[in-house]
Amino acid sequence: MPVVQRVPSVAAEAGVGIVHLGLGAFHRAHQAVYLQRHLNRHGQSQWGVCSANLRSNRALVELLREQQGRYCVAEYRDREQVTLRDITVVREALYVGDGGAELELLLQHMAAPGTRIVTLTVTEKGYYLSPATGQLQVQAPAIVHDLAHPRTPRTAPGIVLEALRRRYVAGVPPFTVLCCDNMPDNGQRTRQAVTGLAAPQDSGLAQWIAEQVAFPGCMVDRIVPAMDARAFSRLEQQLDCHDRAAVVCESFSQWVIEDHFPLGRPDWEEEGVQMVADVRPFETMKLRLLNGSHSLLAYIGLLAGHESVFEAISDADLALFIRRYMAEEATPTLDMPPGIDVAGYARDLCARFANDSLQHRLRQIAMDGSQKLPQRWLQGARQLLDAGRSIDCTALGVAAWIRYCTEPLPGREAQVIDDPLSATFADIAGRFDGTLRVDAFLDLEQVFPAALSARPAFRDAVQRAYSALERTGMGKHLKTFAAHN
Ligand code: CS2
Repeated sequence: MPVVQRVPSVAAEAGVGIVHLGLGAFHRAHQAVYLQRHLNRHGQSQWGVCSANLRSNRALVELLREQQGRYCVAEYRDREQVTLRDITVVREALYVGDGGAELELLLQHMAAPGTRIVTLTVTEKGYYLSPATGQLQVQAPAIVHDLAHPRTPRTAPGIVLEALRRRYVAGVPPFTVLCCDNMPDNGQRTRQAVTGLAAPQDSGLAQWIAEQVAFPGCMVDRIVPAMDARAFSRLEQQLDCHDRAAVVCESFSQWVIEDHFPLGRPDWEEEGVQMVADVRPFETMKLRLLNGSHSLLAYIGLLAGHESVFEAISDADLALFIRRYMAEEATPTLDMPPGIDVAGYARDLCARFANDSLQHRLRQIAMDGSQKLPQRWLQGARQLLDAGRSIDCTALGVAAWIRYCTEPLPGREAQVIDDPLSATFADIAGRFDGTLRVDAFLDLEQVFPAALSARPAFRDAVQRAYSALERTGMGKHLKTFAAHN
């Protein structure tokens, strides 16, 4: 049984100063914890949160309402040590997927002068930007809807835009928009999504947004596996915690934010947040080292028969492969400010992946590959090729992703591919095999920018890796890979 340290919430009042879109596990275990610590320290705060789910999980919203927004976060350092926190900073929970009164309420909260920050965790696909180019996908049905019905939006950028419009019309200064999703230049990308929607509708509003609205970038980091029956029963048995809204996560947490909040912000530094002028180097480091390795572990690990990150990193050949990717294909692409110990960061990551108290399923990470690969692997691969370096690890990752998206895992039934492009993948798989299948994938412009897919060195490396996988299977291929390096 682990030793449990309990951190109760203090009796405290928090007014709503932040509206959040995307009430998932990550938000509850990351941003909400920083705000809770701030509230516990000061005993009162203007930075309570109204948090909304846009499309999924109405049941969680209802549960949180029954619990007056209260829930627990269990932070596992390892099997032996857990911190259990009470969270009370979520003052209101909304589900706006059905539109109507709750959407209106959310928009009213966002338009209220007391709301000074709007934060988002809606996952990469929630911005409707092309993963390869960052352009708004104006043909996407949800965006077509928001362009036609801007007052009753469905997408996150549409909701942010309508709330900003209300403030613009009422002469209320705009809130700051803080994107907390794992995208490169996430502040700029969010700005692009919102202004991409605004421009065709109202040029005055679009200009006001361009001139007045701050979209600072930030890097968020905490491993928060999706909750499942096993996680809930462990909480009940080990911690006597019977909260169905609880979240389990690692004890590590990091947040680096660009300091640009015209209407003010919490004293986040007190809670260990790093406030910086330029977040991009931190973001790139995290995307390529942590998330890049995660995606490799997911596709390669699943093909090698593993289920969780812990299992995958416990496979000696795969661990060696990941260390090689970090040292030879991720680290050389980074340009960090002085004083950042990248090798130490990479070592710590391997230890975090090996945290056996988290059941982090590889299938969770494997979701939405089309949205994740460009920033995790492909931008770095271009730099590596420019520098005349090898991209063998990345190429094996791309080959494994293609196989995962088109073939059942060894010894299994065909799996459901959770990705906005899943229909396209199925179509390619039905029409092509082998080399032609790989070519069809590499020609997907939404994923592979032409500047990369046009390079023979890139295509050849992926083709070689794919045919090696077809010939030998992943487990054996990893062994050969490890033996030759
Ligand atoms: C993961 C991330 O699911 C995924 O794609 O790589 O959610 C990862 O756990 C977080 O970014 C860690 O901060």
